[in-house]
Amino acid sequence: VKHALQNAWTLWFTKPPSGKQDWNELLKEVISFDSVEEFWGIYNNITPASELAQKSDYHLFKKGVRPEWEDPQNKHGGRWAYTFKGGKSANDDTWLHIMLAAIGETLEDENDNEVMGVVVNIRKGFWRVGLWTRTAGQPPKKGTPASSDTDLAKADGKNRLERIGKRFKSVLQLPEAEQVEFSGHADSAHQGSSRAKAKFSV
Ligand code: M7G
Repeated sequence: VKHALQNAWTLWFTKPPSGKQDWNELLKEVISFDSVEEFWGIYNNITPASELAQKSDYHLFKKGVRPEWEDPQNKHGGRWAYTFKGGKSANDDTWLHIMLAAIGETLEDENDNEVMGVVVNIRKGFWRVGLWTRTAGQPPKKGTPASSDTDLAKADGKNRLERIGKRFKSVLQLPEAEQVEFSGHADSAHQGSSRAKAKFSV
């Protein structure tokens, strides 16, 4: 018996660079699945995050979405992120809980339609986890004249993103005082770094 997931998902892996390679060359599609049983079969057979080399990433995205800022479905979006460093540590269960929340669709309400995927970055001395969203709390078009309609849409979008950020924070089991930060992909791409200044936090 297979228990169907609401969405099909694809696991991606970023290899640590060996020399000068573009980011896109290091990104590899691993496998797609659309049932609970397939998820466990894959999870039990891949290298745990804790055993990956530094500068590796796992990305679990909805099938059909590449885990890149440039993907048409990501380019207007953003990311909730939290860095586990110093005394705060993450482990394989942290990443497992994030993946289960994504595929179990518990990170957002059914009508939100924001979650594109989740990421873990394995780095020297820290792990960063991320949740990518379709929008970034902006009115849809640049250059749209300010109006109460666009202001309302913006506030509404921000509320929706904050609700998702809070759910993500609870999956991470963080103390209230810790902050999960949101930044837009356009800002990250513009600054050529994933550490763009946060737009808001929860
Ligand atoms: P990171 O791996 O998110 O964080 O980004 P890190 O600094 O802790 O390693 C590292 C670098 O990878 C960025 O500065 C970009 O050069 C590149 N990079 C990361 N992402 C997510 C993308 C992406 O979606 N598209 C492109 N073109 N480059 C990216």
